[in-house]
Amino acid sequence: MAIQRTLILVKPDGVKRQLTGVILARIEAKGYTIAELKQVSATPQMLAEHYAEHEGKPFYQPLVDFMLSGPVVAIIAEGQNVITGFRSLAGTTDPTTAAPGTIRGDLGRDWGLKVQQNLVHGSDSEESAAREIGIWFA
Ligand code: DAT
Ligand code: MG
Repeated sequence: MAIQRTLILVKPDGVKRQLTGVILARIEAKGYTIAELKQVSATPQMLAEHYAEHEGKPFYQPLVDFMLSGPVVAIIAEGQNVITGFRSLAGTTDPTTAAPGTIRGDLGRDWGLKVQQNLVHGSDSEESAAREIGIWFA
């Protein structure tokens, strides 16, 4: 497959816990290139677009509120198969059961925290990546 770009977010829990550097190091160690990087405070409008697919689900509003609770670090990473590759590096959604060796599995906390506090977001398809890059790097 061709070289891809994906949108990665270090979520507010990752920024607050000062894990941005560790997460960036894992992305780079895997061989992906950091093409763009910035810290940003999301707006409700950006999050409504970003999480449109989840609107109406029970976790939607807590997720949006959490994403508004502090700055995030938005990253465009580039590399061979980076969309699937970063999601593999991130681990499954729930840090409690995410595999050891993954960002969520190694660094995610599960003591009394909610699933949305899972440190990172990564685009799940080429279509999502293009759409999400447009939101965060307009
Ligand atoms: P992912 O971030 O692994 O792509 P997703 O797109 O299904 O997961 O959901 C977006 C975020 O919403 C996810 O990172 C955490 C939160 N979330 C998903 N399912 C949830 C659930 N059942 N309860 C609480 N939060 C949930
Ligand atoms: Mg998702």
